Amino acid sequence: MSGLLKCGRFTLSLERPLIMGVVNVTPDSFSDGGLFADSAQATAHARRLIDEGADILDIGGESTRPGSAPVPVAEERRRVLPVLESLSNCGVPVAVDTRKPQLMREALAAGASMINDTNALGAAGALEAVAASDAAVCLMHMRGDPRTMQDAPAYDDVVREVRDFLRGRVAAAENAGIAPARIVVDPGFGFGKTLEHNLALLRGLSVFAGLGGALLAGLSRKSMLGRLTGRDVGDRLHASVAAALAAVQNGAHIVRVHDVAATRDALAVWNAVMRNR
Ligand code: HH2
Repeated sequence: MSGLLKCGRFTLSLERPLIMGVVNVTPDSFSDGGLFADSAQATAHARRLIDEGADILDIGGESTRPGSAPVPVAEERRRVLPVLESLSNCGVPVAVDTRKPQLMREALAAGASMINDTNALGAAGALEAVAASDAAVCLMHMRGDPRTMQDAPAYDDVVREVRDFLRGRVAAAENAGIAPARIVVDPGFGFGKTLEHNLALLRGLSVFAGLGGALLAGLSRKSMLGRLTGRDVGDRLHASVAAALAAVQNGAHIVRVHDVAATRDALAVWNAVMRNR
């Protein structure tokens, strides 16, 4: 890995961990559904996350929480594109979290610097959509689809199986013409995994840093943290910060979080301690 992530007109150094701030323009996301559902609220929230220290923003218009149903492309477009357009000069790369190739193309034309695909560019035309741009892509592992993924997920060896899947998707992306410096991989915490699977992936995270791409981890507010702490979704800040630090300690280059300010402070301490080791 080159130590750099190419995201459209941005080049990000991976020397220190980066924070991706989540902007959910949805009525039903698992932790903040409805809070930023109109574009003015979502844009204001995005700007607040930049002020708090977000290095990248991730705009999503479709919840992928367990049990969620797909959103038609017209509705996802209506949610996402106005926010993306109003952030065109915000100074940080903006990712769009979508599984739909049509919206990928439209978002890239509207200035998105990254496509974050929980389906790892598995839909017909998705590889081509990203390859035709200079944007980065996040390839995430998911077992099944959101509607059914938490129905008794099973693996023989979760770290090996997720690694093999991501290795195959990195190869597919490179074969389609996406340069390695544009690729991010993500084991997909909570996407078709039990608590034990998620913990095994977090312990074994460094394995995924060896796949060639930058490594992203999304643990923020997730139900595994509720299982570990007994806390409801609105009360998982401390657990989320601890999980982000564990991910960075085990090799994550990017943490995808809802609570940017708290994560930034924790990483400032971590960076200061680690810098001269
Ligand atoms: N998690 C969520 C959504 N997108 N993308 C990546 N790359 N990695 C993740 O772990 C990830 C993701 C789920 O979180 P959130 O967006 O807050 O919830 P919802 O899907 O309900 O909108």
